[in-house]
Amino acid sequence: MDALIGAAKHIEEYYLTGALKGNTGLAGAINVQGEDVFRMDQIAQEITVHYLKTSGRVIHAISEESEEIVPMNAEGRYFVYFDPLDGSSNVPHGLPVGFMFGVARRNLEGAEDNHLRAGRDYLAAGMFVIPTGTFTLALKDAGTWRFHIDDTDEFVKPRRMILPEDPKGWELSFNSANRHTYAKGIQSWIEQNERKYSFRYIGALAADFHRTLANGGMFMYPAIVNHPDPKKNRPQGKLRLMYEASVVSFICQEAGGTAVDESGTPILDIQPKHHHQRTALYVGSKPLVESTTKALAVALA
Ligand code: AHM
Ligand code: MG
Repeated sequence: MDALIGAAKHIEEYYLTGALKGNTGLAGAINVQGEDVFRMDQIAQEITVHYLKTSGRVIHAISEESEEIVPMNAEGRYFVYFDPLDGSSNVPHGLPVGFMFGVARRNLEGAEDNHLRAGRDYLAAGMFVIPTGTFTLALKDAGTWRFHIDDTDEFVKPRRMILPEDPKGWELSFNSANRHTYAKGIQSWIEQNERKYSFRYIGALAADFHRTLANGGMFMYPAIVNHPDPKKNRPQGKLRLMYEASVVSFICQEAGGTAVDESGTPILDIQPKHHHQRTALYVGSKPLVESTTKALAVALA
């Protein structure tokens, strides 16, 4: 945890001073997901790998910014799954981005090849919203907690996060420009329900989900199945399972909420087949997540 917190603080420092140092532009490379890499993505990746390796506690890490598994320390007891700078489109504007991670414990019997863990098997998951100095951490069966950075650069005063049951303040968060590309069931769900709630979208999962967790409601990134240009469909969704969707789903579950994919399967039960696997995501207050699942099932029936 010290390594992860150290990395987050270091990334935040670079981010806050990045515009003047020319670090907020594109790096001129394309990542494993076929997306443009920003200079800040690379800096955040290098910082995180450094801290995790130095800790000596991690056997392998999986990062959005590395196609291959990153070998760390043969003696390490943990796997760390991370996205060192999520929400890259906010980088040129200095707007919020996330550093998201999940942690699982390795098996100590025989050769270790079991890094592909379902979220249910994580011990902890967390997200830093950068550069706002907030850290949300969920520990297995021990709840979700939010910390704020103080003037001595320490994350302090944890507050337990529990999704509010009263729907009055609930918010919806999704990329509304994509709505006509969603499955018909979700399109009609949106039409029937969107006027009941406020709508917020920052474009960085950690920042958007940060609000969902505090105010209740739902963040969703549905599958894209009705794009006018079928080549642009994303039936598997956009977000990555191991270091994006499972992280917020674990945090959400520990705060009393839930998360499912397009077929209604709990995100935390999905057994990854590949470390960069994608998934559709519906995460937040149970009644909203459950009603989107019903809407999808009805439309398919
Ligand atoms: P990234 O990992 O390339 O930054 O993409 C992940 C981000 C999430 O943070 C955010 O929820 C989503 O992609 C936004 O996507 P879009 O711009 O399509 O709305
Ligand atoms: Mg990402």
